[in-house]
Amino acid sequence: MPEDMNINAVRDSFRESLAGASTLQELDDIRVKYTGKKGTLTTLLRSLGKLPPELRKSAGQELNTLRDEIEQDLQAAGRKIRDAENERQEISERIDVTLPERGRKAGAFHPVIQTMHEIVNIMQGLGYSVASGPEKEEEYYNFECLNVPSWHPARDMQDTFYFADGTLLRTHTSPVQIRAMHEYGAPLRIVCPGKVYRRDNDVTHSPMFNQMEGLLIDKDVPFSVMKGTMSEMMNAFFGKSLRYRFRASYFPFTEPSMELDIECVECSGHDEHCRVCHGTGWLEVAGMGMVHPNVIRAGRIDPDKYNGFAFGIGLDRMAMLKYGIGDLRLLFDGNVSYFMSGFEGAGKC
Ligand code: 2NM
Repeated sequence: MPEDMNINAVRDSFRESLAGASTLQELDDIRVKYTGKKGTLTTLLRSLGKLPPELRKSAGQELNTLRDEIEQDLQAAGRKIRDAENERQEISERIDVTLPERGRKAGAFHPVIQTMHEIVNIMQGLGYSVASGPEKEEEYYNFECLNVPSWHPARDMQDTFYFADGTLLRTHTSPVQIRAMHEYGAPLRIVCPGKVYRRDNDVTHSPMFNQMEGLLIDKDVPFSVMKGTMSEMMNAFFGKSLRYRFRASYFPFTEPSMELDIECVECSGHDEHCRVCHGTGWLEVAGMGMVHPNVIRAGRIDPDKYNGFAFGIGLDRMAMLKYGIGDLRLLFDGNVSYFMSGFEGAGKC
């Protein structure tokens, strides 16, 4: 082996570079450096011709052996790097099925639905059943049967959503009570919770809101039963004995008619700047009255044999009062965070 060929030195330097290589790119650089077109080994092979003929054969054999060796070593090193890379990836993507789950937040009822359940429970305790009916109603059930004459402003296009065929979105749940009278007759004790619709849309009114009406029909029902039922319902709902007052009012479907005020559940009348009662100390929470004979007759019950009372309450307002929600619009907002956090701060939003 001639000195200037120095094959062992080439092998040593190759092995040293290979030992320091850790990426496929580095391996490729080494391949180019030794066996590429201008690589060390290629240059040596080209210069074989300059050797004296008696040395050419053995030098050629040694160079070829080294080239094979380099190629095999590079392949082996490449495999090792790829295997290590695959293993790293597999480990990073491995799923530990024994880990505990991260946990999920439980869902919650919408406060209006929660309120509806609470009041339904109270009324079921007083022997009432729940009735429901269509939201798309006939004018006959929504107005005619309820002693609301055709000239009444509530029947105006301005106040009620009408469909082209003359049907409408019910403006109260009273039509359900007419249907229930037809279906079950007297005596009757029902509550009708549900969505109702009116052409109203501002800070304190939504075109869709939730109402619960109640109806009791029996023989010789006294006015006092209505007052007792309403005040007990409010006490049970707010969880305390409230002061209350009944004011004379007017509804076409009841006579006489009343409205119920309860003491302010926020300030009990002690805060002249109260954001809930605005310093009046009173909250208007329900309308009611003794059912008009015309309405009982429209329900196909004889008003000479039976009488009764009916009431209506706004579930959205009840939910806001009980849970301290200051803005009606929060009830119809898709953001559930107010409710998931137990309403804290919701009243101030
Ligand atoms: C109210 C106020 C007064 C009411 C009347 C009836 C029916 F269908 F039985 F006649 N249901 N609800 C009624 C009476 C509703 O809401 C403020």
